[in-house]
Amino acid sequence: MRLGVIGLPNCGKTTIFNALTGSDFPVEPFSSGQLEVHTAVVSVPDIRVDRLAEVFKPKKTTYAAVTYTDIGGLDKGIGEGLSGQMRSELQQVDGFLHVIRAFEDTNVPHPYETVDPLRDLAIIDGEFLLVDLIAVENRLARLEEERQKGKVDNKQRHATETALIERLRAQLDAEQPLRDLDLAPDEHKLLRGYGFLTLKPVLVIFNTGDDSAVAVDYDHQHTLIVSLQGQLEAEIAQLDDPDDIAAFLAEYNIDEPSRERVIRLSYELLGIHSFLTYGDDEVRAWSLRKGGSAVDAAGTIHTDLARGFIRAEVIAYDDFIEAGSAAEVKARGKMRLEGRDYVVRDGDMIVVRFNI
Ligand SMILES: Nc1nc2c(ncn2[C@@H]2O[C@H](COP(=O)(O)OP(=O)(O)O)[C@@H](O)[C@H]2O)c(=O)[nH]1
Ligand SMILES: [Mg+2]
Repeated sequence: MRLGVIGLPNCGKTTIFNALTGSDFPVEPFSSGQLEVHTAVVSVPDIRVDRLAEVFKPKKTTYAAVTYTDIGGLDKGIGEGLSGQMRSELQQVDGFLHVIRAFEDTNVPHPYETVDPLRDLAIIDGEFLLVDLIAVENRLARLEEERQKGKVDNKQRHATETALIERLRAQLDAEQPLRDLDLAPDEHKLLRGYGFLTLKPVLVIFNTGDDSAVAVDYDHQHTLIVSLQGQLEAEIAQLDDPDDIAAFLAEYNIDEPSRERVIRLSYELLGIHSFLTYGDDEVRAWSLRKGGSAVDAAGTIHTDLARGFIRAEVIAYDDFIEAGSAAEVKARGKMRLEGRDYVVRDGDMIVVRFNI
């Protein structure tokens, strides 16, 4: 799963990308205004994986991963003239980290002179609405053309799609993002290929610098909001020595870095959670879409496990910690044998029984 870091020039995208990924890409007080993209994969911190690794002392420990892409070059007015390359960068990600400048610093110019988080939030939102509206209009025109030319193979599907896209247009005409619509799973499926920007989940990050957290009225579905001291977090991410980190946190009077919390939030934003596998070889967290079944989980590990799926042995993580070992969980009658349709819960420890 991949998240795109977006925002106006100089809001601190690259700074926050560096903070989250431990990268060290140059940050500058002047933005080039060009499309510039950096990508990095990050492990999702998970205390359950840490604890299981202590118990099993495996050869290998693997966390769930998310990929971040820092997408520079967005600005007001881009909606209508979005370049093909920028469009594909934006369409390909599964969600956005929308960075908003909330720090005052006379050394860092703001493209619109003043620091005004709500205005900036509305600028990019407005551009994305416009991009989606153009895509929707184009699709409706195409559907109408097909109908007039009698080129419709499947009347039912044509009608379903037209009705759905008209619903999207009404939403966008009302200047509301598509992620606020309640869509059924098969409607989502129908829309998957379009890459609509306002349909993607958003984590809004107010980059506050040394200033205080921002409170705003921004109420949307599939949307989370967090405040972060970008520059400070980027500096912490460059330290590896735990003593240095402790000293740094003490100096700035911070309880803990926000990095881990923000990574976890961005993971949750994507509508996925983790199940766990364990043993002497490897302790591992795997990502699964919420609502995914035991056979989906098996298929995430390997297609053979899904193909030859018999049953899943499932232990809830909390039961494992309470009992101390898999044998003790079993003795207490808390290991469950589940079939292929079992809906996996966050933190389930799973062994797949299979036969191929
Ligand atoms: N004072 C202050 N400056 C920051 C902070 N975060 C980023 N900057 C500065 O703002 C400028 C633009 O940051 P950058 O990450 O390159 O922004 P981008 O254009 O959105 O990628 C750089 O000079 C950064 O050092 C912050 O938290 N406080
Ligand atoms: Mg940048």
